[in-house]
Amino acid sequence: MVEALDALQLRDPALRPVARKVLDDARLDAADGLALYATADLLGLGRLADFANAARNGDRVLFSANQHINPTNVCVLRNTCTFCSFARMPKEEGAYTRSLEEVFHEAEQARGMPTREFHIVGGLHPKLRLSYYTDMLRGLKERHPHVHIKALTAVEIAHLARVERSTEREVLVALRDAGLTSLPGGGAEVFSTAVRATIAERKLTGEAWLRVHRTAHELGIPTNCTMLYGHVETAADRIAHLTMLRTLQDETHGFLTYIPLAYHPDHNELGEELGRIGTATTGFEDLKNIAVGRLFLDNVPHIKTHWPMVTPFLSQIALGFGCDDVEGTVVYERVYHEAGAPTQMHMPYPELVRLIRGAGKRPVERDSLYRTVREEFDEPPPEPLLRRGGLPVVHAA
Ligand code: V47
Repeated sequence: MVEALDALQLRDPALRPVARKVLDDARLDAADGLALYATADLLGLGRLADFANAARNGDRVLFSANQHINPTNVCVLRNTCTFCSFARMPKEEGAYTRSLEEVFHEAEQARGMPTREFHIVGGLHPKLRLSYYTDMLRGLKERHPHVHIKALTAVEIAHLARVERSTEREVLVALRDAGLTSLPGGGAEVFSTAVRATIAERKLTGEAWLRVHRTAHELGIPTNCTMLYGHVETAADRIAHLTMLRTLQDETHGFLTYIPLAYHPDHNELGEELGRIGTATTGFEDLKNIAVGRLFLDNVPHIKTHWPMVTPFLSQIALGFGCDDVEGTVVYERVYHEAGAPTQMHMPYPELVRLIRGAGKRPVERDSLYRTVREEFDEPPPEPLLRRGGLPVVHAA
């Protein structure tokens, strides 16, 4: 034990008692979580999280060939979710709602590609009924039977239940019957009532978010979980949020992966109010949130880095800080790019393989249920494919 502890080369003495627990595979409490957030010893924290990840996942790093689709940005919460740059009022400039044919047309990009997952999220449209989504899922399944569908956040599920005057369970059953595989983890933000009152006053409560996920898990629908960090929340809010996720996971074991989401302040009211335009979260904070997620959520199998938000460069480094799951090929991303994310929208499949290998890890393509799809890959081209900011390098012919 002493040797293993020494090998971590912790510079912050406050990390030592926490590290002892991690080496013993013991659960961290709230005080431990706060010590992790308080430390300036990022490398020590990272080594500890890397140890915890390696004990679960070895050197495997998962990724998926996916395509994001956002059917509408019209959202009844447009004026109250002050952190969001994506939503529009129905008649506002830039508002859009795709017809089903337009959604199917966009999904055609998957043909001839290795795509295995559609990731579908959007706004809370006041008029779209449940049948729009069930017809969408059925139509996509008919056209792309081998592609899994991860669709609709807990917020959208609760909204549809209200629109239909039915229950969240009934909505989930209808979606499952239409071809839904899993739920994405969005909409959780930070569960604290005080934080929600500031950044998402009318969004469903933390308890309601957890209730929708519990119901999904009971129905055999696995889900992801998230936390939006880097706005007005405190370290105590973050730990309380992670504790609630961990408690539900103890009960249901339905979460597949945890994704810390870095707040982007451009083109939204909150960013302006906080005087943060042009200043996204720092790399230090991004890596810390990955590492704390890995250490505190001891019962969630995977921790995912969302490269469109934090850049592929930071995502690659995150693979040494407890992360074993990388957002996929994406194709077209709107939520963060509206908020000023400078990254590219599409990560070509070979670049994902290369990014993971470059971090000294073993790439594994997974499906939405985290089953292995592929582990053997051709050698990717030797030249660096990515520039700072994530734009692909164009090679002269
Ligand atoms: O709930 C919105 C976040 C989420 C901003 O499950 C913002 O695999 C930063 O659900 N700055 C939606 N974040 C995205 C989402 C998601 C993303 C990646 C992977 C998965 C998954 C799910 O995006 C929202 C909110 O937390 N968001 N606006 C913003 N300005």
